[in-house]
Amino acid sequence: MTPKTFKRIFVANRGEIAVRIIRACEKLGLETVAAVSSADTDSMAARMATQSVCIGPASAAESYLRSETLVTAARATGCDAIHPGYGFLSERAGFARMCAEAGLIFIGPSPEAIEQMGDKVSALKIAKEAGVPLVPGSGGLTRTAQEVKRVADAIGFPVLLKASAGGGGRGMRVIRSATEIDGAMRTAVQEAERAFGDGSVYVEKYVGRARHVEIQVLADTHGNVVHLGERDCSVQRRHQKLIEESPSPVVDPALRDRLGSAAVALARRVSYRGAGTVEFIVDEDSSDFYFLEMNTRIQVEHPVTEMVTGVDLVAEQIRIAAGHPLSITQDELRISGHSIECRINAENPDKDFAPSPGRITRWEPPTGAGIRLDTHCHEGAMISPYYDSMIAKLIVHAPDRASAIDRMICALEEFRIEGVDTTMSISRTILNDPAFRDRGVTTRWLEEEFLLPA
Ligand code: MV4
Repeated sequence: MTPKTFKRIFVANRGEIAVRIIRACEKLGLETVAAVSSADTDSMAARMATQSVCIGPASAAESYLRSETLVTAARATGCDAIHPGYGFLSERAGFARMCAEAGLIFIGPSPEAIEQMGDKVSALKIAKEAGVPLVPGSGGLTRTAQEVKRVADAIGFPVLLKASAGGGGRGMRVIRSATEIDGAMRTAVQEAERAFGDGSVYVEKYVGRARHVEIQVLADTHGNVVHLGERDCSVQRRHQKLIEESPSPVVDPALRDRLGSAAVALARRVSYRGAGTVEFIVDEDSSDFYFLEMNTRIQVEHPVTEMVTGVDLVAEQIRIAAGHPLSITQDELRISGHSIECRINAENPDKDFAPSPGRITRWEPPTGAGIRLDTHCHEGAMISPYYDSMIAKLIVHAPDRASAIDRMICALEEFRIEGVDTTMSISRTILNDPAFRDRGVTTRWLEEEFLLPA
């Protein structure tokens, strides 16, 4: 297992994560090739990379999702490895396989691990075998309304119906009473079939007062697996995260140890390689935690973990893919201070978060100690309606949670963006809310208490 020497990395993504990957490559002394659609030929990633290559028209289906085109372009430009970023092809086992068959290193876990975790019922089974706690009632596929009824009789309502091929909250349905089972079952199966081509669903107890807490793991090819603490991502709207932070205001060192050990046990069970995230739900009242799913990619919110651990997760991904051992051990890892990330989307919160594409006519970002901005945007940049509306991630680091919140509020106030509407105003209002400031909020707070005040 002598480490390979990479020379050139192919960046199979766009936006801020493409820029983030290129920065990590620069730091490691690696050349980069940016894959760009015709809408992105003048992007920040295209300008920063050693070289860029147009892989198709603006539509993602005809560019960033074309696996053959990407693999061919990576080979043609002399790359050793492909970084998939997040979204697009990052969790497609078939793409990871295609890379390997073309003699390219896929910067991520094995196709088998992607498959085992991508199918949520399979992931639950493996988690159970690894001794990781599951939500009560959770287990195998549920084929009939009677089975749902049996589970609900055993654990009580409400229960939650989830699509096995789903994930990230897509296709979930709460069932509050027996009369709702038939209808929920029919629509859930139908929706899952249409969205994922797989109508398999499963049911579990709905944990209503809960935090979404996820553990970052890193695993190398030498048998080392570490966790880097948690991120609290409870502030979500329609399963889109708005604010993430590390550490979680509800996780103490003892709970962190237990969550971390569970995440490491699961990663070991699938011989995980690279960076991964194990999602848990933490019951607000009991502090009991349950496994939800594992994401086999680098996540949008990875910077808050980097800020409190000092570990460059993207650089670690690349080093691991080249066969190097992890640069840190569990004993060396320390959580220092508090970090918060606000996703800034070109959307209008007053118009039900409608996308607001267009040209950025003014761009004056905040600067100063403890402020980080991950973005591909600048004055004059065009925000295309073809892609997701995230234009930047503003990240702060401070000695404690209260000062991190204050630092973020100041940074948001300083940030001047004109030409497109943004979600900065709503982030500020959330950060100023006494409930958020006190000890954070549950997953239902934003949509049920904040956005719909009585
Ligand atoms: C849950 C849950 C409560 N109980 N499962 C959402 C993302 C996906 N990974 C799983 N998710 C959840 N699963 C059980 N059994 C709560 C969530 C959840 C959530 C639910 C409603 C509204 C916002 C949410 C935000 C994060 C997680």
